[in-house]
Amino acid sequence: MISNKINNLALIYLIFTLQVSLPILPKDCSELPVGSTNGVYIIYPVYGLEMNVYCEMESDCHGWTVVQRRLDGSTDFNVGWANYKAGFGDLNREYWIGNDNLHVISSSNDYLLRFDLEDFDGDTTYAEYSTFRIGNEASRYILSIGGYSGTAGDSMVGIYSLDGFPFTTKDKDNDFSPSNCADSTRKGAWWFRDCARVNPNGLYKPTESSGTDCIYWREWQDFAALKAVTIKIRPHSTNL
Ligand SMILES: [Ca+2]
Repeated sequence: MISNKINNLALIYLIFTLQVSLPILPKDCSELPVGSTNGVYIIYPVYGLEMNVYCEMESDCHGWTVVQRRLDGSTDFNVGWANYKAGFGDLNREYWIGNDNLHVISSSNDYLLRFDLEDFDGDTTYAEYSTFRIGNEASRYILSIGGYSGTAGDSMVGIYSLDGFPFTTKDKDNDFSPSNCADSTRKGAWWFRDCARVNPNGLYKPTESSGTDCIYWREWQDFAALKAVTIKIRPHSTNL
């Protein structure tokens, strides 16, 4: 009887010790330790998978996991399915996180999606979506999105919704256009219909210009080229 009690106490002590001594692996940037600064970190969205991402930390310690960023045209975004699947670019500058990675992360929790946009006058705006998830490659990374709020206007759902549409790259045409939006007019991959009112992966134009192949957000500035875009996610639970 006494030895059973001692064994139980030893077990409780062991569990307690393991819990306090094992490092907590962050599933995304929202789980980084308090005080973490902006930068590249390793995250572990599911057991056995680790990936490098750029984390944008808010002053309230709620980190955003960056999905995509454009700021200077240093990375070519007019690339094919395999590149978008795996991810590409420079984590400290411009990159795409990879559709397989985005599928795993967005399937592991309920995520907010946010677009931060900047024009060549330095004006900024944003669009946030309370629902965001993408399917796996077999689904052609089908997009689930909804619940807009923000200042940019709703170019992702709104009057021309991309909810429920698959991903299209210049070498994989999944859109409703007779041609291929990514290849013909937009010059960058996205969840296209015929085609879309937003083009974050379009050609980077270093000066003010306009056109269907630019990085544009039509509800904000029609087809005007934007200077910078960041697309990022964080779980709803960090709002609590
Ligand atoms: Ca097509």
